[in-house]
Amino acid sequence: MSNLGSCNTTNQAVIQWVKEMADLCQPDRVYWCDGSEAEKQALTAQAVADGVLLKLNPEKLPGCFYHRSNPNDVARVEQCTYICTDVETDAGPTNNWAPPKEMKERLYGLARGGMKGRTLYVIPYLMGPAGSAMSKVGVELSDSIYVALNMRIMTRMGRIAYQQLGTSDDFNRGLHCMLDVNPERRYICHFPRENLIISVGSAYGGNVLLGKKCLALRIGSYLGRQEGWMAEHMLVLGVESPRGEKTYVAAAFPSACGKTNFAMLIPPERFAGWKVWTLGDDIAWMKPGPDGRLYAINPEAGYFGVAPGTNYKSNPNAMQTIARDTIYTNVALTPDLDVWWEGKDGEPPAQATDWQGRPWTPASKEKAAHPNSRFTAPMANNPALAPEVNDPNGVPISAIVFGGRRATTMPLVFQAFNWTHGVFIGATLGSEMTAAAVGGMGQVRRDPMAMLPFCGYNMGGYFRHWLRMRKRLKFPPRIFHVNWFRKDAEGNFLWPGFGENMRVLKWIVDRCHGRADANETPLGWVPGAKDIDLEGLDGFTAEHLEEALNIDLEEWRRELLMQEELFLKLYSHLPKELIFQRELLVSRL
Ligand code: OXD
Ligand code: MN
Repeated sequence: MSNLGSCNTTNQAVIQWVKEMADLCQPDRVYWCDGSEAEKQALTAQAVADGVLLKLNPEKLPGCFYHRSNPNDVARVEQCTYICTDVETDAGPTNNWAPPKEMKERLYGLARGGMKGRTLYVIPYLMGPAGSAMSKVGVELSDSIYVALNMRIMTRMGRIAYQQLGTSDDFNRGLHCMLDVNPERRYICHFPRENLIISVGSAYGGNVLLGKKCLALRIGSYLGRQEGWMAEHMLVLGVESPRGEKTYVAAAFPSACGKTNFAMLIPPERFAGWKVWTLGDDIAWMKPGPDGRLYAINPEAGYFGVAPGTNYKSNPNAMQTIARDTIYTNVALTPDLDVWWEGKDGEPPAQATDWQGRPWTPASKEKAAHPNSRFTAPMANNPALAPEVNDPNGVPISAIVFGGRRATTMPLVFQAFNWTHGVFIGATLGSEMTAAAVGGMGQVRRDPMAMLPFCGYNMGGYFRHWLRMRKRLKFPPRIFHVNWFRKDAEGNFLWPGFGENMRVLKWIVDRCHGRADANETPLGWVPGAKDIDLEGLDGFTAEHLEEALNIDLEEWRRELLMQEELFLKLYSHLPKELIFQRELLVSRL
């Protein structure tokens, strides 16, 4: 029988489960996290002593630490990610599936004795504001001190979770064993019916910070369908006008398509008096409110953002956010213990150590930072953090925006004709692949609602859930599609992006309030060149905007064929509404 150490909860279900898992994994010690400041200091000192973290230059980066992961373990691994439902069709053709009983036997077999010589950290955490009926409690048991410290940033971690839980046994159970970080026995498995996650063989964020992708999206989407709410891969922001009117927007982009940048947008000079507030940069939980509007909370408390490309031009608020109290993973290290990555401001350092610990200079052929290197930073550091982020009721969403990284085909912005059409636009979302997941970079892959890797059940059922939500909303959000990444024939971006996206956002907000014009096109409502404010955008003319908004019929013919592939794959569960929407689009085109 394991020594459970000094347990800090009276919740019997938690104690019982920790006991079972400790007996299985046989750690030398069990440490119960309480979320206190003293604990942060102690765990950080321990991680430094163990060589898991390196303290960065306190003058340049106060409270910041550096971590390198195993080079075989740098991104989410979709091929090792499973949804273990009783019947295979419940997981659907876009998820890996395994029978729950067999998978649990295999994973418990791997975990047996897997923590010998190590410490098991009991990490209680709350997803969402304290006291919110929309929030959920999880308890992650991990043998990684890096996970304990990251979960402390990414969630409301510690006693606050036990307070929300009370005596209930309704919490997500998450077991994480690093083992020997071997890709051959790496599994990230979800058991939605039991609200259970087991992750073995990895120590990379998205695979092991179980509150994030595993609970907040995969298990969350499954629970959302049962309980009448939505767990979405969406940022949430609030746009405040000079008159103090606040409009809340949720936006779904596939991984590494600039969600964090958009969530922290700083309006350009032309928009003096306008302000964008960040609610969340990655995940939204949304539920119909008593007034018939859709309300969103951000279940997270921190940002696990992609470092490369982050700089004072692309995202000044992120740069301020990550200037302190941040854990950097797989970026490059300079001789004076500062960090560097491709696309950071200023000249590259003359010398550095790359993400694998090898000497690096600007002449090196390989990248200094891994393309999926990350920062983990508390949202409280964000100068634009919306105070409403802790409101237990959440914020009412007026617009939902879908977007992808598309060099062609997709105009800068258009609006769906109605909710069902918007669901079709989200369902057919496509994007060029990035480094956030292991896979073929650059190819367009269909990523419905940016949820393809994160939906915890059959995608067809998920679309049906979206369609049904319409009936529960008196004032459904308007739905839009944006593409910041369209290129001209020479390969130059057609739209300046970053803070200038405010110009598009303003049109979206004005459409929601019935204040902006648009033209009816086969795709939806598209702004005319006069409808987007271009003042102060040097050298960018109405003709440039028209090119960015253009609908090319030849490109759309190809697009329709590509969309068809996804529909064929999902055919048996596809709601009829979406097939009709496709027919309507074809006939309009
Ligand atoms: C993320 C992702 O880390 O989507 O947010 O991959
Ligand atoms: Mn994400």
